[in-house]
Amino acid sequence: MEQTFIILKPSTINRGLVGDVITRFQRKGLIIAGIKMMQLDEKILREHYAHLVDRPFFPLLEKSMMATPVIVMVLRGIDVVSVVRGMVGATNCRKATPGTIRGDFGMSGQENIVHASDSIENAAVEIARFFRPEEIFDYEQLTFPAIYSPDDF
Ligand code: IDP
Ligand code: MG
Repeated sequence: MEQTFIILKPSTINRGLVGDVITRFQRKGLIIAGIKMMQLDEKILREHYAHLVDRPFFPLLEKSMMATPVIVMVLRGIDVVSVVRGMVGATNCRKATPGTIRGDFGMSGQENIVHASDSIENAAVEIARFFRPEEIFDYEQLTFPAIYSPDDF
C-alpha cells in the first residue's frame, strides 16, 4: 500500500500541536507505519530542501527547521500521498483553505506546521532518507476492515 512521509515541524512542537495533528491523520483512517523524534541538521535539510537551497529564504528555513527536534512519520493508505497533501493545504497557512491542517493551525508561510511529500516518487526518496527499513512496520491495524471496503483495492 502507498506510503507518504511527514514532518511535524518545530512550529508544531513549539505550539503544542503534536497530538492535534496526529489525531487528524488517525481520524482520517491513515495507518502510522513509522514515527520517531529527531534533530535535523544542515546536511539533511540541504538534501530534503534541495529545490530551495538557492532561494533567499533558505537560511531562515534551515534555522526554523532546526529550532527544536521534529517528529517524522510514515503514513500508509490508498492514495495516501495525494490524500495527505489535500489534508495539509497550501504552503502559506494564510492562503490555505479552512479545514486543512495549515488552514486551521497556522498563520505563516514558513512556520507552516507540517511537511508532506508531494509525489509518490519523492515519498520513497524521503522515507529512505529519514528512516531505516526496520523502523517502518507492516502490520494490520484492527480498524482496517472498517476503514476500507474490498471495493477500494
Ligand atoms: P510545501 O511544504 O507546501 O511542499 P515547498 O515549496 O516544498 O512547499 O517549500 C518547502 C517549505 O519551505 C515550505 O513548507 C515553507 O516552510 C518554506 N517556504 C516555501 N516557500 C517559502 C517562501 O516563499 N518564504 C518562506 N518560506 C518558504
Ligand atoms: Mg514541498
